[in-house]
Amino acid sequence: MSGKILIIGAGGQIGSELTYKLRAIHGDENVIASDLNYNNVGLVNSGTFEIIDAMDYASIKICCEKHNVDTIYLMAAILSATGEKYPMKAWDLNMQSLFHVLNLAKAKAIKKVFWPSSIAVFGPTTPREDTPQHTVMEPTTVYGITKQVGERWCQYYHEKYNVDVRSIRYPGIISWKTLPGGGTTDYAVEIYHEALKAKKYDCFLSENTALPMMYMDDAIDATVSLMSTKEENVQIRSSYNLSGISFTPKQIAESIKKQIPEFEISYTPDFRQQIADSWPSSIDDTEARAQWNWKHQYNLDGITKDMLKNLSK
Ligand code: AKB
Repeated sequence: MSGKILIIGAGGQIGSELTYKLRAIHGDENVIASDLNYNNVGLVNSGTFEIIDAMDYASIKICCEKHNVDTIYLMAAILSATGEKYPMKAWDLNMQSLFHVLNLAKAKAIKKVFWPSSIAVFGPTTPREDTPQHTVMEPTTVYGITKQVGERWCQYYHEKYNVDVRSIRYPGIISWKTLPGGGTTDYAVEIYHEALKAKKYDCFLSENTALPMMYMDDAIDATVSLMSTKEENVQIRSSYNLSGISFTPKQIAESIKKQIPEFEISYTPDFRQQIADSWPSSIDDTEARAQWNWKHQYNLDGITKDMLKNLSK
């Protein structure tokens, strides 16, 4: 490796597993984890850890110089549900952090950037099923707006300043190591915790709300694969559609019942229902599959088995 990797927002749901995976691939000493606090003890103890506020350009720059960083994964963000409660905070964090990292790449202080986008870039006027890569995008959440605008800036920095920025529109991500926080798809993680703890779950989305989802292992594989593919294969510099599976709360409950027959689900939709209703139910990711050989592995029952096995340890 010529330079090291810095992960900003490493303590979060995706950031933490990405850090472990990249440390396994490149060596603990080559992957710097950073976040606002030392709460994720596993990350702090398994390699170099720096306190970084993603909104502070100087601290990101100093860290890059100190550790000879040439690649940044910017995983810090305020997600859809929290963003609706704190719109300006979401706008400030999600946009400023992206500009800081893109500007470091523009100044040639780093060589490569990964920045996650989301299915939240789509809105109620987008075709809901098999949503294509290029389509109508009129997001109605602050989070979705920041991701859509961020995608435009990524493409702009690539075209104008030759910045090697790569991005994926993540669907809802299901994982057992670190809890998600503040998203609309979080129910699909909470439900497994509650199934084991209480044998019941009151879902904040209605029973037939289908959303695109993916197991963490698949999401991490996709991220690593996109970042390691040759530059000329990366033909999309806004963000790639990425599809795993799609299911409703009712279907995930049925999958859990196969393992825990007494499990019961009830439904009390709240403000997140409106967000979910504005998002696609399934995604067409032809471009990712063709350009860098993306292929998901996990189906719903496979996810359920793995989640329940690991959470009951
Ligand atoms: C959220 O629900 O806000 C996120 C996302 C789909 O980007 N998980």
